[in-house]
Amino acid sequence: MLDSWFTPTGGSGGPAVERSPEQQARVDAETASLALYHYESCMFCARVRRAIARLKLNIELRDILRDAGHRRDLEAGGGRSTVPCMKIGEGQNARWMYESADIVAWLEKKFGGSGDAAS
Ligand SMILES: N[C@@H](CCC(=O)N[C@@H](CS)C(=O)NCC(=O)O)C(=O)O
Repeated sequence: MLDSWFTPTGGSGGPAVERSPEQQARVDAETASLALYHYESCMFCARVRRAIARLKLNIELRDILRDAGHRRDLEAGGGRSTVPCMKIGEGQNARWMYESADIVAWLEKKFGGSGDAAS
């Protein structure tokens, strides 16, 4: 398991994805409503950031140590300040996903493969 944390892809499955500009635009539209709460030195967060890089996702990163407002938002919305946490969606309907392995699996399922976002 540790091995997967130190590989370039984070063990999250193969080379970086390739997309046409049109596919990337569709994926960018989907990821516009996502935000990752994290901080730099957190290894669990690094694992998620590596998956985001491999999948070429433009997801806003919100560092809870650099911005107290982000930490407050995480606690208020998600219920605790553990990172990483992916905020999925906006407002009252937002879903807060904790657990690095769950976040990576969700990203892989949704944005891996063909490059088109799946439902
Ligand atoms: N099993 C979790 C572990 C997450 C975790 O332990 N995060 C640490 C930072 S590396 C943390 O936020 N600790 C503070 C807290 O839980 O409030 C995962 O894989 O995401």
